Amino acid sequence: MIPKILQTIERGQRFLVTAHRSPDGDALASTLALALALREQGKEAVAYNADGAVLPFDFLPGAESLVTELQKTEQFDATFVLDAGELRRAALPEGPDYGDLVNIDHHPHSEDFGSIYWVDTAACATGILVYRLLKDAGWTISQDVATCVYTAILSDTGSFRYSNANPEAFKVAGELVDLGVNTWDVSHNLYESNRLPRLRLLAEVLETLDVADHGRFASVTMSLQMMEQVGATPADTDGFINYPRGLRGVEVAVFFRQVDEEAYKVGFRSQGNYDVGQVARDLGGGGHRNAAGAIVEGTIDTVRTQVYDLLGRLLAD
Ligand SMILES: [Mn+2]
Repeated sequence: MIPKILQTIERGQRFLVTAHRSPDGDALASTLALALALREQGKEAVAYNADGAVLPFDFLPGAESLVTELQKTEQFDATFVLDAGELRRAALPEGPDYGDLVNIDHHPHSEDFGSIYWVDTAACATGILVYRLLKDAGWTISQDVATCVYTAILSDTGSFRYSNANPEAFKVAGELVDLGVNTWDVSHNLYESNRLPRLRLLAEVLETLDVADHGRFASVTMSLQMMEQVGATPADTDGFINYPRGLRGVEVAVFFRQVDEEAYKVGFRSQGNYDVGQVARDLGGGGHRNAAGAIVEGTIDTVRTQVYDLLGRLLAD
């Protein structure tokens, strides 16, 4: 796939680079890494995300160039959709001429869209795929691009703690440090720059901790009211699921996050062999074996019952 992608880049001049909305570190950093690299090659690259450079990723090189809207009359020779899982998650507005669609992803079950489909589920992050592409192209990798790729890897591997932190993740991280990445600066920006509303919200959310199934299952819940009370935004909840997940003995952790009067975004994390990706798909969502999510309609009581039933069956297997 890489030669085909490089051909597309060579033939074109103006590109759109995007990822899924509500971007995580991998989505945003991959977008910026590829957009910056294209610009360094003299190409025009528009970096787009409907939700913008959400905190704490606003420190990334190129973040200031990210746009949240596209003109109807825009034309691109090709559009790179990164880390999206499904095309609709990129939230591309109607109107622009997007040219060839290039799907670059590492999600299992990534939707088969685009004239070029490059999905490698062995990659720890989409940022790694972007890095492979740039290396194969023989382009010089700048410190800015390296910083973005490093952030993508750090984010998606949970700072090299998750099982996807494979030898390639460590090897590439080493190469990126050689290219001048300031690792302390990235870590500080990612993990030690909390906004006060986030910590206040965390305190509220931890109060809801519910442990069941002899300690093998734990959940936390957030209501819209809690968020409003402390002046937090949905982005402030990123990583909250790691608290129930980090409880000793827990196999499956869930975060119920209210997104509407009667709708909850349900995030799942599991340890080992429990496939929460399947649970999420049963609920109309998607994700990986150990990290997945879905939006479920209903009150907190009906949503909880539905989710607990499915998880009860999963944990009984
Ligand atoms: Mn990713």
